Amino acid sequence: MRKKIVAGNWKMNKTAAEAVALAAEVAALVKSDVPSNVQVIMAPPSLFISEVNKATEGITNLSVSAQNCHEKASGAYTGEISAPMLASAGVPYVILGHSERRQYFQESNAQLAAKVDAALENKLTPIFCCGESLELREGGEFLAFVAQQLTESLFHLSAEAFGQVVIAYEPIWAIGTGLTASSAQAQEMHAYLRQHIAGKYGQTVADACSILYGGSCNAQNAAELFACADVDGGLIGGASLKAGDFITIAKSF
Ligand code: 3PY
Repeated sequence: MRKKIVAGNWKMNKTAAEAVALAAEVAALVKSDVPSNVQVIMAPPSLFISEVNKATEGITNLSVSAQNCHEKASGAYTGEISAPMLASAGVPYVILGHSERRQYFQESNAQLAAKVDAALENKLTPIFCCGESLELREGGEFLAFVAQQLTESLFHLSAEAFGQVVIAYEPIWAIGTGLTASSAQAQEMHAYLRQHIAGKYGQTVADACSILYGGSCNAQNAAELFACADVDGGLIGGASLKAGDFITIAKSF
């Protein structure tokens, strides 16, 4: 059985007070409403991770995640946060390779491979994002392009290390646009990626890998997306900023 995961990517939103209030609301609703086999994750801005983490105490299916980490452990990298720092603050997950980081901070597949290594060395679970642009989708090359992102950033890992990674497929054309992949489009990509993973690591490892869908996933479309055989949950953007919507999504399996 693969882990079902719903992770909220808060991006650069919320003040300190708002973050604490949202975390408390989410925590209360996870406790009362979300089945224990669904792992719920909140990824606030790094400044608020420790405060938000307090709200997860005692709730086994609620955790925090960082939205990024640097590949180096420490040093003169003004403004950055490292994997050992996250680990020392009790953070179990880190989102890596979100398309906004690839686009605005020029993160390459090679750099992301180094970030994945840093995360795993520090026992953080990477939520590795991949996805194609509209141009690539319309050009028909999208399946191979996304598979290549996995190859270049993850396939240097041992099977055991790969088993620690969560994948999030987020078509760039569905992020912040209100467009969502149809369930058929999501399933096609997820099944293709699982087959690609099986080609490298074997079917058992591929079958155990949670592959989340992201890109305008919301309270209205989550149930249809999560009903797909190879969709194991979601990485949620805007809809994770409202506790009620986010929890509706977490209950959509
Ligand atoms: C979105 O849904 O917009 C996201 O980018 C989630 O990470």
